[in-house]
Amino acid sequence: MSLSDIRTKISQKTACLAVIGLGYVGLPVACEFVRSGFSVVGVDLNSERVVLINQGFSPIAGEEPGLSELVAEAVNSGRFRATCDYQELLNSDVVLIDVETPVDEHNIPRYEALRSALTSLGSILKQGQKDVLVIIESTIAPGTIQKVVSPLLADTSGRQINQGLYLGNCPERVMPGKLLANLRGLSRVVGGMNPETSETMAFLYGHIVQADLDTSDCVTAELVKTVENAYRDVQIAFANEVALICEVVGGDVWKVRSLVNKSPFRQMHLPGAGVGGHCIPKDPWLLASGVKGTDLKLRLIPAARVVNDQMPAHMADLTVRVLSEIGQEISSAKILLLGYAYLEDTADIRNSPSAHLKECLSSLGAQVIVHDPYIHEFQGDLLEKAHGCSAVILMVRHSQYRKIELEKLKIALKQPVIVDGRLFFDGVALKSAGWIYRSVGSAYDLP
Ligand code: SAJ
Repeated sequence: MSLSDIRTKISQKTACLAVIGLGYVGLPVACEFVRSGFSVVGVDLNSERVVLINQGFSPIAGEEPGLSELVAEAVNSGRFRATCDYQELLNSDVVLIDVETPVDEHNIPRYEALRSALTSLGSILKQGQKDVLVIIESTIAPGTIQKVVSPLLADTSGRQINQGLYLGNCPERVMPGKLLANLRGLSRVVGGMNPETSETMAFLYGHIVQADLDTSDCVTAELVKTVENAYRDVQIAFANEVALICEVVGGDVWKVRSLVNKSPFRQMHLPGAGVGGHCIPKDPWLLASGVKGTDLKLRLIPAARVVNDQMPAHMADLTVRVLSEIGQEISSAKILLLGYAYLEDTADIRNSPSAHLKECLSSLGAQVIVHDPYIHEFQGDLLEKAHGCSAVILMVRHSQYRKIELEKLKIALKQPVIVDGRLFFDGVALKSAGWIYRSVGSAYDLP
């Protein structure tokens, strides 16, 4: 068999697809291919997750429009099953790999999950004779296909790349809360180890993606995904540094930003209480690791990470300052954090800025109370949680916080202090209603 045979089977929808890693990317991808008519086997090491999926339920937390129905439909079609057993991949024609690719506390990529998946897959491919197309969807550093994936897969499978074993990288562009919309509607870079592989990949993805599929090589695909997120991180860091400048020189970063953005070709991002999530804090380090060990020493991309990572601590500083002005020591204060998820209206707490802020405040002796309507551990009556608190810090723009009854909140609090990390509240209205209001990026003593 050859790539053209795989293309024929794709066109007939008789190609056996497999997805390794049934998380927030792999599961929707698997189900989308089922919906388009393919049979898919999903592999995941988490047996509880496998059982739940085979019962037709989605294990993905948070509000994901359409996902629960899609998983149920895929399982009920009889063309999708989840398993922990790699042996069930023996008959696969195409294998997508969607495992985590985190960085550690030293910002070094940790490819254990990727290596494990490749090794397990390789041992299965060694048993079989079918040509197979393997596509890495996980976000990986530039050069990873060449230096890690290709040699490991060739070694464990006993096969040669481009001779019966075809390899590519097609990074995803999904976002919690918009998994299916992004999967279907956003363009993707399709990087193959040779042009025919790229074309075959594009032909496959054309069954689930209604947007451009830009064929290219693997390094380009690796670069585009890590660069687009490093770009966003640098842009956010710029906005955050301007916020810090405004606090010192007597400006209001929100007003400055809106006026700057009236200038052509300016799109200043939103300053705020920090940058969390599974992508933005990680991908710049994946990009940077692509030049590790070379003479190129990066300055801007690492510096942007430092700026963004210190914003939660800055929120703590703002809170300490406003409390000390009213004679309240932080060490004896009770503080309410509104929002623990990294992003509004999601339950995703990965790299949560609130977690960092909670540590900062606790290390200063404060008692920290957390409320988040999406995180089970932090749900509950907001006004009850506010009782006796000396300050409220708004960390996440959850829609539910629009309904806060501010007068009742003020009565519940020991002191009417709000520190706003996302320009969520109307500071002028709050101040006229007797609140002590501080916003990140606004001059400390703005009226
Ligand atoms: N944030 C700011 N200022 C901004 C934008 C975001 O402080 O101007 C903060 C958010 O509060 C959050 C963090 O940054 O804590 C990340 O927010 P995000 O909007 O970038 O959301 P993510 O992390 O889910 O980003 C993903 C990325 N998608 C992929 O990696 C596939 C990113 O490239 C997308 O731009 C983003 O989704 C999106 O908007 O779709």
